[in-house]
Amino acid sequence: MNSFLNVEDLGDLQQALAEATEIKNDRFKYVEKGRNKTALLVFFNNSLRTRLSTQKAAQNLGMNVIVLDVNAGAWKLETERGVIMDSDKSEHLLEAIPVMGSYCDIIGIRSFAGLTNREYDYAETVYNQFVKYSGRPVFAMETATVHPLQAFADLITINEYSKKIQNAGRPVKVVLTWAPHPKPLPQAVPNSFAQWMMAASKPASALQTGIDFVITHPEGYELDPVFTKGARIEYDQMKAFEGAHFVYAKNWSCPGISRPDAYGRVLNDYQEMLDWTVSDRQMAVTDNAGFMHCLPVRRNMIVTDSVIEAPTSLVIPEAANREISATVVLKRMLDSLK
Ligand code: AN0
Ligand code: CP
Repeated sequence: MNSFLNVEDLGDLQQALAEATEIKNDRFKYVEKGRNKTALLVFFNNSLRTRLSTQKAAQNLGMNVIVLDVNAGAWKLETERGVIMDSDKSEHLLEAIPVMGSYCDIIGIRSFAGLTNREYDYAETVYNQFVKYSGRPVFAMETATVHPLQAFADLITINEYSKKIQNAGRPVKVVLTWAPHPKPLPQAVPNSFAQWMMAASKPASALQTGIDFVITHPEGYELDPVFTKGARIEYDQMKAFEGAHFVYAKNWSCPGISRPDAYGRVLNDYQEMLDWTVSDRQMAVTDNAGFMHCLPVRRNMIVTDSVIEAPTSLVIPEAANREISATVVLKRMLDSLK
């Protein structure tokens, strides 16, 4: 694996889930694989889970790890080609990338969407420059449009917590719900979640009984069909929640599909949208659903205290599975090093 951005990059999902179980049972099984190999983790944006879990994953594999916070101590980087560099940006990404590549074997990138230019974001401009100029395998730690390490951890979590339903021969109903937030957020998490759930929807593609996947959001927040192709969209949140086994909450800003003029914007004042906050009212119509969120989460905005604190809340085991998804991915990347 030389690039990890989309679900297809991982190949067979049943195999990937089996590998996740193997690693969870013995995290250090492949500790020799990464000896004298170095992972460089480059952060253009803040992170708690990705930063810690990816470092831990690299250490599980015996790798050395270097973390670079571009905005805390490095030179400010220009990312656009052709500009006269007279601003506060001292260095161009086109020099910085090959330099970074010279110190490591594998590179992870966190670079969020700017949310001003849809074309630039959806072309994965920054990530693709790392692929092109670093000379190293590159993996996404949330890029402009995707967060595959999160979606893989989410799939592992859903597989683990749906054994009873699978054993009963029933498809697992998963609902992705938009929820309010005061600031414009990227679409990377819901894009990847939808892409991975659709890849797992057919029986035996990942889970034995498959996944029945539904997306619910207010009008205007339609995600890019590249990621949601084939998914059911239900604008009535209560209807979408009926009989759900897992509820996955997330805010995202306008993806610019049905409202191209409003890309990256919050469409309504969040105070008018608080009935979308996941509360006991919606959870009551589910089939005792597990509550999921990638974190960080704003309480009583995305989800009420009572739902996130309930025994059905899976946010902590979900976050813990980030170590597992990252270990599987880094192991695969080590395997393909020459
Ligand atoms: C980011 C997002 O919504 O993409 C990171 C989530 C993992 N969240 C925030 O910026 C709050
Ligand atoms: N879920 C997630 O990626 O969290 P961080 O932004 O803290 O890394």
